Amino acid sequence: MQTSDYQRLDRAHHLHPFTDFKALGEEGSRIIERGKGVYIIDSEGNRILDGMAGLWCVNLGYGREELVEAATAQMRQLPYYNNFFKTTHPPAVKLAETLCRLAPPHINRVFFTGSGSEANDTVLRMVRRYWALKGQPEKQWVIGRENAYHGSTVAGLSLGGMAPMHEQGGPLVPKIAHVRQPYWFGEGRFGEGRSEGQDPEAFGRECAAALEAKILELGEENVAAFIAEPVQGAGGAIIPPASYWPAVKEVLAKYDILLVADEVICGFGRLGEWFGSVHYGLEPDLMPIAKGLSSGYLPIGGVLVGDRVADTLIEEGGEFFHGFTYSGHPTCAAVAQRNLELMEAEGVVERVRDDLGPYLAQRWQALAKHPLVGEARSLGLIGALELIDPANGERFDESLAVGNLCRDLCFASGLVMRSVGDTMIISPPLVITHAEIDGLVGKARAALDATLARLADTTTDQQEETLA
Ligand code: PXG
Repeated sequence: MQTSDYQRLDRAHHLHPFTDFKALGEEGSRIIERGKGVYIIDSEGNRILDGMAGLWCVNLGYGREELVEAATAQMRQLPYYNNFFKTTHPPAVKLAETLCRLAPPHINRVFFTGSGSEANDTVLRMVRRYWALKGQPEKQWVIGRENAYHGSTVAGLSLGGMAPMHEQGGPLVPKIAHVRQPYWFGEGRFGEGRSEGQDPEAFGRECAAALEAKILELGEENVAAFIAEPVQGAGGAIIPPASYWPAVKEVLAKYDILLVADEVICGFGRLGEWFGSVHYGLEPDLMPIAKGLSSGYLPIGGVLVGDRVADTLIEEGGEFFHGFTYSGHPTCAAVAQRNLELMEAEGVVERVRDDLGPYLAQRWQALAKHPLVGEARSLGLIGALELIDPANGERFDESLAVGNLCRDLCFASGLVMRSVGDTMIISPPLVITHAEIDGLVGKARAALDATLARLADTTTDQQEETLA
């Protein structure tokens, strides 16, 4: 089959996630056929540096034979069995033990799911069940954040704060509220009618104060939990000001509200610790996980459950009517187990913290001087560039879709870098080398240059049109 054959069949039969079906049908999709290390190879033979590790998940990179072997061996032994009805199997038990060893000390239990979205559905049921068991059944409200992503199931969608998603397929799950995000560049620096030109640390405290105000508005006796990503991923690699998390922790403690740290992206080394919560000194009651847990080789997720909630569910809960056919799937669990063993043996997390993260930060900062870039930020192996109009230092008009233009030029030059509006983001495999980071930054710079040149052409065309 040729590229055009795949594209024809794809157009005819395949509805892609988060995609304008009609527009893609007209354009034709790019066919990715192979992967090795930090590179993917498309059906035309183009080798592309995968600056997004798939979708924030291929942490050990492509082509790891050890993971293939772990899957093959487990499929021969026992491809599937469930964890319902008082049964389990060695891969699920071993993985549960490994995860709880790697997690902070107050976390000693895991509930397995098939994905991050299912993990957040589980979270919603667990926090409401917890408070019901504690004799406070009115504690049902969960507070999330605007522009957060917690998945695409109905609970994930409702907990998340993506306005365009909320506009489709409602009504949403009741008793979920959202507060502002700690996105200084977007909402502190540029204001958007809020707090223009504010100092980042004051802005971080103001966002925590907004959480407190929401709790008081809903009534503290009605609020079950606060859910947040340590660093927002899909929302645009939003790294909160240093003042934010300590202030949020204080607020939650003051009103006895559970903290859910969504570790689906930040977990498993992305921020240079096993969990993003460790980087920020959080002690979450619940941590949904997925993605990097298996380096994306097979779908698996879960919720790491702190002692406070787990002890109550165990001691007082009776049967918890919740679970998925593939909760703790043996083949997925075996691959996740091997993935974590390899990460430990190779010191991947420490290397991100001590070497790769600082190296990327230094190289990435050099891009801050580019005329199109208003801010370059990174933490561990997550990074973002905020694009601005060099003419006035302001955001571009949305209709120009400058971020998408830059993303397309990146792809053409052999780099996957995502755009979220006019924020360019990267999250490469954690096994990337210094030389490959140099390559990534070089290609990103070339794409910025090309974007600038394209914008200049467009402006000249417009001026000529006006003159004519
Ligand atoms: N929580 C977070 C923080 C996520 O990033 C999910 C939950 C849901 O996980 P599943 O496995 O159900 O997809 C995610 C997923 C993007 C993008 O465009 C991000 C995700 C998924 C798809 C696209 O950045 N994150």
